[in-house]
This record gives sequence, structure tokens and C-alpha cells, in this order.
Amino acid sequence: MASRKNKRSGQKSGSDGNRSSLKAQFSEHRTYTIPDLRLEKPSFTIRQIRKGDEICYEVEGNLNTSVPPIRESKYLSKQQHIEIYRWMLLNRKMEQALENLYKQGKVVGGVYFGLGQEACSCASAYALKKDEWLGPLIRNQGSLLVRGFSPRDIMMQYMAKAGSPSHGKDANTHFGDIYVRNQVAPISMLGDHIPILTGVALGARLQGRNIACLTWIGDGGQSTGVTYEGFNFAAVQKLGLVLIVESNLWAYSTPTEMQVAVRDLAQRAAGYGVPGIIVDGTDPNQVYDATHEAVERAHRGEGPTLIEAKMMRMKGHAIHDAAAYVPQELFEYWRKRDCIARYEKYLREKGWLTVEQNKALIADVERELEEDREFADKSPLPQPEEAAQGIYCETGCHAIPLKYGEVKQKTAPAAAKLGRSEGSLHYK
Ligand SMILES: Cc1ncc(C[n+]2csc(CCOP(=O)(O)OP(=O)(O)O)c2C)c(N)n1
Ligand SMILES: [Mg+2]
Repeated sequence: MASRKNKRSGQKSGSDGNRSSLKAQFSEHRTYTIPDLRLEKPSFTIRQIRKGDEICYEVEGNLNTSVPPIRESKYLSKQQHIEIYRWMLLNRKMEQALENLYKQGKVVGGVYFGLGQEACSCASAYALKKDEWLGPLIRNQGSLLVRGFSPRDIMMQYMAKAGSPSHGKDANTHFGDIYVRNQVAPISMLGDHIPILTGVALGARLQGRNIACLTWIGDGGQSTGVTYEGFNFAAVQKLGLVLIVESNLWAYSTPTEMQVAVRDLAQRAAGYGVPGIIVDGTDPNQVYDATHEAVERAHRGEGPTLIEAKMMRMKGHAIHDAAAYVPQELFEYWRKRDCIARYEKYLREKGWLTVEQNKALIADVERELEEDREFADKSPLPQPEEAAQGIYCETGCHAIPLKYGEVKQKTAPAAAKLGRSEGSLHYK
């Protein structure tokens, strides 16, 4: 190798200078900080073992630590705390109602649960402004509620009723609303929402607005190619994507340890050159504050943020999966960290929710759900001839109205022109 001067260190590199040049480069390495808002950092891992002919998992580490408190929010008012608590309750109780409907044979297809993840779904969607966009995953049913769909919409959709958002043509949460609620319909392909929401943010920028677009991805889904491609594009173009990685320890029956080499999924933010942050996904205040700050960053045109929400999927992949592969003590550990029970306790200790007020709030949620369940149950199935309606392009159905105004520029400004602000990347 020809000997040449190392630009940074001014030292000679080449056959005799390789070692010193490497040393010089390493000493110049930047370290990258991922803020971690958690008040507890669980110290255990899941290991695969063989018992005779069976493959199973065991937990290694300490599961007997005390439950962390809820962190104070820097931004939420008392009223907003109560609202988030109510959304989480509605989310959980609606899923319980869906489970019952399934067991009564009234659901078409499966039921997917966000049990234990309600704080992540509800508090993040709550941080979005009304005219901004979201693209939920199948477990983010809470975000649909926050966004203005009613439990009856969701129950009718699961029962494939004529009056459901997709008029009985698709199941579970495969529906959206691009006109009023600015919600891109979920599909099952993992990661595909990321380039789509990036595209929505680009569309808004072409119309002169820097908006936040919120979407979620699982620990498993974060490893797909489309996740990387979509997020990288958002990073380069400084588009306001807010990506919440739902780090819930399992991708179907695969523990996170067995499909990624990084310890924290937020570390991947460094590879995109964007800020990453870790929150306790069972703490609504942490989820809200981190999402709120990411939304503000999006408004300033500074680009995407990656938020890792650590929690646990408290049921199987879907209703057909008993999750027998999950060590029972993991469920016990996370049950003690339940987002709703802890938030209720937090609100009571703050003096913001008395026992009576809580009872009244629960009764109100149950009344709403019962009314909606009855309405959904009694509503008709579609007529056979409706099956072919609204499927193919009808006149005007491709005309998508501009949301934010006329297109102001033909091409998005390159990241370089916008200026890189390394200060916001938590480099030390
Ligand atoms: C591209 C793609 N690959 C595989 C699947 C099948 N699949 C659906 S969900 C899932 C596991 C997802 O795990 P994770 O991303 O951790 O999300 P979680 O279920 O934990 O919320 C798999 C493999 C799919 N829908 N799309
Ligand atoms: Mg997962």
C-alpha cells in the first residue's frame, strides 16, 4: 500500500504506519449517547435450552427487583393524565370484549392484543397534533381510539359488519382514514408503514409544512429491509418520522436476543444518524414526553427520531397462540409493572383521582363499551352483492386532495442544504 499522510492525524500511514494510524483514528472516535428515561433497567436475558427433545426458553438474571415508580411528565397537565388513563382503560377493556366476541364465534379471523402495551399505543398517539398522521400496527388499537375511531367501529370491523370501516371486506385493524383522522391503514407486512409515513411527511413538506408522522415497529419488524430503507430516507431528507420500536421481547415465538445482536434496539439510531432514546413502555409519561419531543423536532424540520419502548407482549402473538414458550416468571415480572395499575396508583397518590372518581370513570368506560358492543353485535352483515363494490377504481377515487396547500417546490430540499445539526444527535 502506498504510503500517504493521514489527513486527520498528520501521521504517515502505510506498511509501517498502519498501527499508529488505526490508533489515531480510534482515539478520534465519537461516542454516541442514547438517553435512557427508565427508572429501572431490568437485568435478565432469555436463553434457549433443550430439554430432551424439546426446545424451550429460560430466564437468566434477577426477576425480584422492586417495581419502579411512574416518572413525572414534563409536559402533561392533570387533565391530560386522566385522559390518557381513560384511553388505556378503554383500550384494555375493548380488547377483553373482543376476546369474548371471539369466544362466542362472532369474530371473523383472529384477534390481536396489545395487552401490557396500552401506554405505548395511547400516550404516543396522544402526543400527535390533530392534523398530523399516524400508521398503527395491529397491536396499536389504543391509538385508533385516541384518533377518534370508536370501540363500535373496531368491534364491527372484527365482526366484518356492513357498517364497519372496511364494510366487511377486511378484518381486524386493517382500515384507515386518509380524509378526517389522517390515519394510514395498517397492513400485515412488517415495516412497510415506515416508507409510507415517510412519504406522507415528504408530501406535507412539498406543501410547505413540516409535520410529524408517527408509526410503530416491533423488535422483529425492525430487522426488515424496508424498515431500514424507509427510515434511512427519512433521516437523509430530515422528514418528521417518529418511529416507536415496540421492544416487547418476542417476535412471535422468537426472543429478541435470538434475532438481533444489539443490546438496545435504540442503538440502531446511530446507524441512521438520528437521535435515539429508550423509554419504559409501561410508563405513559415517559412515552408521552419522548414522543412529544420527537414531534417538536419534526416541526422544526430536524428529521426523524427513534424511540425504543421497552415492555412485554403479555399475550401470545394472537388469540390462537397460547404463548406456552414464554417462561411464566416473565409474565409475573411484567404483570407487576402493568401500565394501567401503576398509572392508577400514581394518579391516586398525586391526589388527582379519588377512589370514587376512579370507580365512576371505570363505570363510564364499561357503559360506553357495552353500548358499542350491543350496537356492533346487532348491526347487519353486508349483502352479498356488496362484495364487489368499492374494490376497483371508480371515477375520482384516485383523486387525493392536497391537505396543506399548493405544492411549493418540486423537489425536497437535500439534507445538506438544510444543514446538519450534530448537536441534536447526542454526540459527545
Ligand atoms: C415481511 C413480513 N414477514 C413476516 C411476517 C409474519 N409476521 C407477522 S407478525 C410477525 C412477528 C412480529 O414480531 P414483532 O415485530 O416483534 O412484533 P410484535 O408481534 O411483537 O408486536 C411475523 C413474523 C409479516 N407479516 N411480514
Ligand atoms: Mg415483538
